[in-house]
Amino acid sequence: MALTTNKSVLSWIDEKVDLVKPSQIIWIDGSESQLDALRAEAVETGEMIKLNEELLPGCYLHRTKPNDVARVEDRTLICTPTEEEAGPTNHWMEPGACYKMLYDIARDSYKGRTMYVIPYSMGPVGSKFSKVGIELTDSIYVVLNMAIMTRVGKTVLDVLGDSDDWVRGLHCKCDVDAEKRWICQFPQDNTIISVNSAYGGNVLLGKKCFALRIASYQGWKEGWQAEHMLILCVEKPNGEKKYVCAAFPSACGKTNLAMLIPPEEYKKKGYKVTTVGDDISWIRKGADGRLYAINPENGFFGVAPGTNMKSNPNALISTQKGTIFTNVCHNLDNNTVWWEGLDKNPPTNAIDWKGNPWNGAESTEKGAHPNSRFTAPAKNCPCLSPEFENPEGVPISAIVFGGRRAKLAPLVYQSRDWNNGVFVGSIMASETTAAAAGAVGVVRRDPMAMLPFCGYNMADYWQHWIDIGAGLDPEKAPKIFNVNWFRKDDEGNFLWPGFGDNLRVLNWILDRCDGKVDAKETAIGYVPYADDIDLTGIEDEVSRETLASILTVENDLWKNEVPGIEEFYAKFGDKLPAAIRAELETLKKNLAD
Ligand code: GTP
Ligand code: SPV
Ligand code: MN
Repeated sequence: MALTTNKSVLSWIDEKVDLVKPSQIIWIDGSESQLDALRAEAVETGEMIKLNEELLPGCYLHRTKPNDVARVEDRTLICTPTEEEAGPTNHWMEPGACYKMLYDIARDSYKGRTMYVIPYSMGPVGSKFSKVGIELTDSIYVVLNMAIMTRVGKTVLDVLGDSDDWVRGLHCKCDVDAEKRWICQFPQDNTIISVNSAYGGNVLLGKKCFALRIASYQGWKEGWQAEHMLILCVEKPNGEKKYVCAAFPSACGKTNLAMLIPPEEYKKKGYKVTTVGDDISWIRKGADGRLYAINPENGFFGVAPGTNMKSNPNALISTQKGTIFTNVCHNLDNNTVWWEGLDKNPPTNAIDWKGNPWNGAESTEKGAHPNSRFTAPAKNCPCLSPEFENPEGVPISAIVFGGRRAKLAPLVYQSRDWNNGVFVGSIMASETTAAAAGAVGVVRRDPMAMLPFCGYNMADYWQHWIDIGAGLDPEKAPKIFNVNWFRKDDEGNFLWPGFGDNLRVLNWILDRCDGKVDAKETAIGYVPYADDIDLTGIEDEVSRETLASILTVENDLWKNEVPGIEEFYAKFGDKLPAAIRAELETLKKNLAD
């Protein structure tokens, strides 16, 4: 039975039913009883494996096809009427041609299958930040993941009422044929169509497809921003709470930073870090003139490998109940899960992510896929911020950009002002990771960590950033920084311990926001004096000299960076905002001095 009388919803669903021809339609009402029945069904068909109820209550394991384990950027399309609107960094197809291609693939693809109708809210139901979406899918795995990652159910439709302001999403698993896999966004139509995949970011349409690609376009039109950013709160010993948004490319440390555990000495002093979000921020100006952010998601779709009780206990604890694991290793001895970097005892009687028998004591292959993931409810997180559900969002003091660069980018630097900060974001570059199909470890430009997620021309997006800044009182605007936790020595060892110790850098950032600490001006911006980053407790790991070396801005190396930036900017032709061009000219001049 339909859960709404909204005509725009019902007629759109009718059209799609005619196209894909399901044998039945089930509306997801958000009730635990309905979800439980779906879990049982997925276990019965083998789509999910129920894990040890004592050790991992309510947890399940799912394996995707080995050809379907990450986002596929070359098959992700932005279908705006003209190619220029999508811009040179997106793959584009003319909407009419794309709809035809997709409908030909989707036609009759639900035959003998059930259509699940998932009404969901990105953001707390009813918040002024929030937006409604409806995803049609033929996958129970998608339903159960969406029920963790978003707010799902009838209340969402009640809030929507008769409005036609909602995002249409059609997912067809089809045959999971990699040659016919397409993830398509139609920003002008508020529509997403995804075919031939069943992996995370390709099919949980509320996440990257809506909350970043479609929402970035909506934000451009409506005067707000959708960003690939975590939101964390640093609580100082005096009780003051400061919120930070940080954008790092996929698998570059957002979840880890968002949930960081303060080093011992900081804990003793009374520092606390809480998490508002780990992947996506929706940001808008509040009545007091400051920028406020919400996390539109309701769960964490986190990278499993490397997550352990030392690196990220909060994430690990979040996965101990009500969690779906995807493409990790299955330990048959106790019916639990394992991944590289969980502990030093790989199971010997196990099934690897591909579904083959695996012995961790002997195998040279990985037990879990490098992009294996957990889908955990936000409410499980021990350090979840009390502001997580706040419909007004949280006020942002600092925006931090960052990437994975073995050389060049210093541990941290501060931009000179907002526009310079936008420039810093625009020239971000990072080594690629397993979160997307393709080569790993190749440095590429990834402005604001939005390269795969910006739903319109990146030059217009930069201009939007500049316009947002122009509308802010500089005293109230967040300060903008860049960090790099990933500097390596010539042997390939990380020079900075990272993880919890990143609070030492966050503390410098917040002191800069409060005007409490001096900094050294360089060609690229302000860097800390090495004495101003607290190393108490890690002096054995990082010497003052090492710290100084990763804070040094080497003009000669930066000069080598300029041609790459020029080449990247050239793709945008006349659309490159003049303010950005001017920032590059300033950098060149600073480097020449
Ligand atoms: P997405 O979910 O893909 O957007 O990734 P993310 O940005 O949330 O990355 P995540 O926090 O899951 O970290 C990805 C990888 O980076 C993991 O293997 C971590 O162990 C590693 N990592 C995270 N923080 C640090 C750090 O401070 N230093 C080092 N060396 N590695 C880190
Ligand atoms: C990312 O790749 O940035 C992710 C995972 O957060 S996915 O949902 O697959 O996009
Ligand atoms: Mn992400």
